[in-house]
Amino acid sequence: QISCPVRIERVETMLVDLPTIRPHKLSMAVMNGQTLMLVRIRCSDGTEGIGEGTTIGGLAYGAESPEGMKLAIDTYFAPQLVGADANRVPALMDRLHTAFRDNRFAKCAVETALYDALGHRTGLPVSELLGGRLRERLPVAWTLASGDTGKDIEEAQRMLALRRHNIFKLKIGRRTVREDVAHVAAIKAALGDTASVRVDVNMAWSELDAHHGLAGLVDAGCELVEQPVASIDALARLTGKYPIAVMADESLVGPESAFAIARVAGANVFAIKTEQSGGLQAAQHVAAIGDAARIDLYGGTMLEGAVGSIASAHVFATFRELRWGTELFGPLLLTEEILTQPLDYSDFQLTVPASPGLGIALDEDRVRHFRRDRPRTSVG
Ligand code: MUC
Ligand code: MG
Repeated sequence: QISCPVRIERVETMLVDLPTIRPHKLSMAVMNGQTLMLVRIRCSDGTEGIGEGTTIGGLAYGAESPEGMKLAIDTYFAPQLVGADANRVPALMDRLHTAFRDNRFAKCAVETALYDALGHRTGLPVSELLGGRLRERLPVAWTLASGDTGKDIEEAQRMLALRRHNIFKLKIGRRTVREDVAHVAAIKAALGDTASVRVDVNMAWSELDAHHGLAGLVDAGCELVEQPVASIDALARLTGKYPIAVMADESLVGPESAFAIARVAGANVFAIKTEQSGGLQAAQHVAAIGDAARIDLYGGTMLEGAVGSIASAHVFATFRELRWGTELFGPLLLTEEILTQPLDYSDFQLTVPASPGLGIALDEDRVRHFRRDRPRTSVG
């Protein structure tokens, strides 16, 4: 007996604008809010899935924006998807990869929605569909990026007292190297051994800056530096030179780049971002290359909201090792909850849901309220 395949019936996208709890200052942008591009895929058996595409500071971080993703999905991806067999997620993604170049974040949002729907159809969590989870909880770092040393120390102490985070990533690279190193040293001195202190330079340093910076960071008690410089060759020249882990982020944009970094020993750690890798399976392929090269793994974030963060949690739960934990704190940076049941952040960790699909449900009223294109009632 041939079973009738489940067809994709509808692909819907929306932009959801949410404020951040405080200005978030990175070397390339200051964020006061976040725009989530949500995609909802409805299938002929009544199942549906949701996915998220999110960037940092609009187009400040990379070549995709929430508005651009919406356009790519509505105009180009949706016609390729509607009517296709919803069960064949890798085949559908292959179709999109063949038809359309790049657009990694938009593709990731669609892949997430397809796996969420497949999970609802089969009763399995996305992590099991991706080969099987190896852990139920993930350590979660918090990013200190208020731009003010005193405020950052207070914020970190609050997180420690709440038992929400004991790993802190400091955003640096906007000020001089000397000022940045002093900022890191003051925070580490205030927190002591109760906390792990790491930094993300977001490529802001020249190679020479980085030599000064890494030496200073070692003395400050910082244990990891993320993407201090832009080029892979310069990363390779820094890796192993100082007793501090060098982590690749912006240079890691999918399996081919992972291979290129591994080939030149350009990092001690991979910050794997699901969207930046090109999707859930692509992120797993990046992890496999890291594993093969004995490069440690870390679960990164594009500051996604709840949907994108939990999609990444399912992916990271399948990684063989996750020595440096994750930074899936994105939903906690937003003032508004968009799920019916908030994610479980407790005891310094995030729980990976065990229910079907992503294991989350959108609060439709709240999503409608924060939609950029929400229907407005005109007052006459
Ligand atoms: C990045 O570059 O890692 C992660 C945390 C944060 O505050 O920004 C992101 C992006
Ligand atoms: Mg980074």
